[in-house]
Amino acid sequence: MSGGAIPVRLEYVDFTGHAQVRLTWELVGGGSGGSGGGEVPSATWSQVKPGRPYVGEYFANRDVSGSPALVRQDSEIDFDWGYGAPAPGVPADNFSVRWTNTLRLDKGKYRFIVETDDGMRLFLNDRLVIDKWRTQARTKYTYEASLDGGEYRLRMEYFDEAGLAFARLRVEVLRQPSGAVGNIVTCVPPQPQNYAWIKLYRLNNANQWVSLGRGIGSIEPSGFLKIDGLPVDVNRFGGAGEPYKVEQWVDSRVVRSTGDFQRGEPEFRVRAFADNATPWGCSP
Ligand SMILES: [Ca+2]
Ligand SMILES: [Ca+2]
Repeated sequence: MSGGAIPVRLEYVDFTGHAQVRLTWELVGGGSGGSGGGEVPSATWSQVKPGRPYVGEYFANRDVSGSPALVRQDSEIDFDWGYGAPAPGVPADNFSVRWTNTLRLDKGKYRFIVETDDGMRLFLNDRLVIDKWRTQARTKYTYEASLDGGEYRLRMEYFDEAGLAFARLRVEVLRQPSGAVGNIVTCVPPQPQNYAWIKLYRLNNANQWVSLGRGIGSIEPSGFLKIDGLPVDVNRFGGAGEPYKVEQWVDSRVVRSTGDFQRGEPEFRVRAFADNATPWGCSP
């Protein structure tokens, strides 16, 4: 589905005796918010937010010279000032800004995306990596680098000559799929007459639960079930394992659930290469 308002109509009739009707729907992988669901994850760029704010020095000239007219902290560089001034005491045209910060970055591949009207230059550890110090309409530039990890000094200088003023810097890291897998050990009481299964959910990038697919098989007579090969995103969640939501269904009803911390349940984490028993786990 492409999203938006989807008309739904359910028609139902009961002629005699017991009557029951139920309609549910859920997202099965993909969708807005990115990974989740049963598909094998691919490498994705995700935003890196600085641990502390930028120091922004605002100058009443267009070449970051002399004493700044204003110094303040900016949690992000993401400004659309239009035809206006960035702050009282700074003019709407012919002003400039120097932002500095120190980022603590893990080893990995990074990209620095800047978008400005007018000009800018970007320095990484005092090395000039993007140099577009010129009058221009809003334009985007990207610098990519493989970094060994550690602390990196980041400095962005920017000016507006006239008209519209816009400045944005976004830092992204390439997250590789880990390939790590884990399992869940669980059980249901023997259900000689009823149909029982387990449903699993992962968090997508918007922190919404996304079903891993349909129910994971039926339960053998002992009630024991071990579900192998579950993806564990150690890039995102670290060694503590990936949060999962586990539901036990019997006869079309959820009879037990764990891991839905957004609704007050304790977290249930699937650690890679380890047995992860649900609170109602049992032995084979
Ligand atoms: Ca302006
Ligand atoms: Ca401009």
